[in-house]
Amino acid sequence: MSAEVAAVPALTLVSHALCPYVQRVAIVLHEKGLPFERRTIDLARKPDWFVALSPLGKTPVLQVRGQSLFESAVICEYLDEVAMPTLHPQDPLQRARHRAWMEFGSTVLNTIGAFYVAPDEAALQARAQELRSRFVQLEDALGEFSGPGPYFAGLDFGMVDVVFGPVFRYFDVIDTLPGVDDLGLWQGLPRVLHWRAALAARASVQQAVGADYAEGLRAFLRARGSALSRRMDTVAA
Ligand SMILES: N[C@@H](CCC(=O)N[C@@H](CS)C(=O)NCC(=O)O)C(=O)O
Repeated sequence: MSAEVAAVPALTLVSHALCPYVQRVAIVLHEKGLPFERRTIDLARKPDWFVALSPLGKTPVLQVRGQSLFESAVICEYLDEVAMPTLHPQDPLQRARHRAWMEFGSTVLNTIGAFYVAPDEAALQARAQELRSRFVQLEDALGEFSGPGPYFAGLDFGMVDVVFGPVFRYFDVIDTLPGVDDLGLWQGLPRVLHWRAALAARASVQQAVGADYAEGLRAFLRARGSALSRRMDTVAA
């Protein structure tokens, strides 16, 4: 650990219980053994102190020595610069390629959001196909980067893994919802499934959310008023 971070008395992660971007930062902090406090807020009722800290009104915010950092990728890169072990490749070209796949992970998060708010069954099916195409692209990328795995770039857990732990966690709940199995999201994608399992088993990924995450996500999805919510209502009724 560098002297800079060792001197930091406290890191505070301003969080929302379900936010995948918050999870990225929690994972990096855990991987680096940096103690931190969480301050969890309700994004539906943003407190004034939070709006004052977060220029875009979004979680995560990491408070470091009285200064606030926002944007998860920026926070993760900062932590990678100041604390070991490094989660990026040393080679600048490879590092840039990993950053590109981190950005790809943010696009997948947007597609997941579009999936769970899809207003009708046709839109739900279309969004499911988009998700599947992204997973097929990942299967190909793993063929290039991962070798025998288990992580994105092989044996070492890195920043692309940090991003995809929270992506795959959504499906621990979504895969159990009515009819999702029939969408065939994961069919014929052995490398992706292997990677997903390795990330789910990683301690830093597991501790990034609270014990009530799955229940909270189910309630959140059910309250969207979407095609997926209606499927959940039908089964619960
Ligand atoms: N690009 C941002 C995205 C963060 C983000 O979208 N956070 C969501 C919660 S997961 C949020 O705070 N939404 C509240 C809002 O947009 O008003 C990052 O990587 O930190």
